[in-house]
Amino acid sequence: MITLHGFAASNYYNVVKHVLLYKALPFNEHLIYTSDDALLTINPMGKVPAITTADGVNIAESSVICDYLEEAFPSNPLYPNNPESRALVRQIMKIAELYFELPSRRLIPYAFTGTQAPESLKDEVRTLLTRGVNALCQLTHFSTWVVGEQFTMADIYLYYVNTIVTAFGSSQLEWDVIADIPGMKQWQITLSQSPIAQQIEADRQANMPEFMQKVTAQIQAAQGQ
Ligand SMILES: N[C@@H](CCC(=O)N[C@@H](CS)C(=O)NCC(=O)O)C(=O)O
Repeated sequence: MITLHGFAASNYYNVVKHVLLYKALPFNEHLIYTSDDALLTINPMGKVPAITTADGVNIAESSVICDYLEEAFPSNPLYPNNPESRALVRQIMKIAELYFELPSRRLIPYAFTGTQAPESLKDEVRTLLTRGVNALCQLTHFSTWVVGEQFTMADIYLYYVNTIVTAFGSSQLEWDVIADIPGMKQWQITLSQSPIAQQIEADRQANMPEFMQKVTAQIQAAQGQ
């Protein structure tokens, strides 16, 4: 059976968990935080998520795990058959990661410490998010799903990326980023009502207090308290 390593407050972890649940694959969850050195033996980058396959092989990086799960377990497909459409799904996932997720993440330390990000950083983040918004306006359809009628990996990936954009990008920049992409808000609501997304959200909320304790301990250690 597959083991999913990480913690439910992580949006990257939840991407992989959503794929596993969507494909109805049996899996164990191994709760482990990034502060635990044992994680390095599973993922040399020390990041979450990682999986261990039924054959005992460790795989990390959320998009790589998504591709592995699709190749190893093709039923309930999450990529279109056509190579060009598959490339579009991957292009949207890549843009979501590089221009939505990663810039928004740069604001997390300020949100967690209750401090104001410098204006220069906010400007950099705003510039990158604007490029992401412009690209996603051109590439997405939201009819019903991101690329059309088929529910794909892009739906799962973008949905959990947006939790970071909303929680940190939008709040620190006072900009409702996802409202600037036609159809995205309604799609986000539709997907949030799916039983899988609801289960993942309940697990995320249950994990939040413990996760925040870890974050606080890390901040205090960094401040030498
Ligand atoms: N590129 C990685 C990013 C994963 C990632 O950054 N996960 C966070 C938790 S949400 C983490 O492990 N952070 C700890 C760190 O960056 O050292 C992926 O797609 O899996």
